[in-house]
Amino acid sequence: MITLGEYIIEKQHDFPEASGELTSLLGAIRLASKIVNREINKAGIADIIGATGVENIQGETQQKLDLYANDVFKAALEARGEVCGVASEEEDDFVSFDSDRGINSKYVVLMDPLDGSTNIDVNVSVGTIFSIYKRVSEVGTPVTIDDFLQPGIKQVAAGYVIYGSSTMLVYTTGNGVHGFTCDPSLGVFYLSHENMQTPKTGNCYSINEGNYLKFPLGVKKYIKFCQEIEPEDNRPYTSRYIGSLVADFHRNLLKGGIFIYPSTAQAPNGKLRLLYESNPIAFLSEQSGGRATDGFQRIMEINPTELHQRVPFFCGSTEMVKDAEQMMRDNQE
Ligand code: P6P
Repeated sequence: MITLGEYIIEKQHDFPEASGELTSLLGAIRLASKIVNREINKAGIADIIGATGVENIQGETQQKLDLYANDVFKAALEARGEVCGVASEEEDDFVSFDSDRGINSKYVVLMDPLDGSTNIDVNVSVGTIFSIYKRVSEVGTPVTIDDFLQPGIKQVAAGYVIYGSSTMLVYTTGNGVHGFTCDPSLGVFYLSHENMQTPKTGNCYSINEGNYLKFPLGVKKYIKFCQEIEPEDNRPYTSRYIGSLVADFHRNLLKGGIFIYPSTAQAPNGKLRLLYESNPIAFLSEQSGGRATDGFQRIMEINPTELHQRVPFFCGSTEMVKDAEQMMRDNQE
């Protein structure tokens, strides 16, 4: 039984130039996830569920736990001193850590501190998503927007915490995807899924079919393809949609499948945010043998222009994503 901390240190030796800062940064994320996990697990009894009555920049009502998780991760990252700034779904603009340690740090973190939080009140799995980059601005100066507007291929690490029937932390530093399960009696994450691999194909498609009438024609064609095709093994395709990105992705990572959040008439760029949802999930997908595009181009090659920009998202088993892309190409409107 190897712990997350032991594994990160062991793997740190894969990076000869590593000076332990990324190791320390991942440790801060580990600590914050345990604190958030504790609050989520008592959400039903503590006065911490439900909405705050405040809207974030996305125009979405912030849940009490959204803000709590945002504050916990910000505090843990600032206290650890390896990060010069953070961007978050719950913050209109990026947050600069201007202490001496902060401005002399090498990394920035982008995060969705509690994705899918409206599901908490009905006890459905939710998640934290994070993405880590080396800053591009000069060390010793305050962080700038350019440090955050980097393409996904520049990520040095990415991961998520899924607060589900068990709490898991899944991350990559570009050397495969590794999953750790928390033993609640000890509050320790233990390695449970080393080198996770997404099956090349699967029989699960995950999309909110309530928006069917507003989908691009290529997506409508792909959904019908899934409903009509008889795969070689004769297992019919099945539709699974949790409405919590981390939970839908995690299932497909383990079992195979495709997740699609496409553009719609109301949301021409889809709903998911490029920087702190699609890019980190895309990094994990590719590192586990999967594929992540916007239906046409690789997610991680998109050059960001805005902190909260949205992007259509097709992600999961390579063969299934390629099938969906083919239909998008063949049915461009
Ligand atoms: P819809 C949660 O709000 C979220 O950002 C993702 O976790 C999830 O995949 C998506 O939105 C669900 O959106 O429109 O289907 O409810």
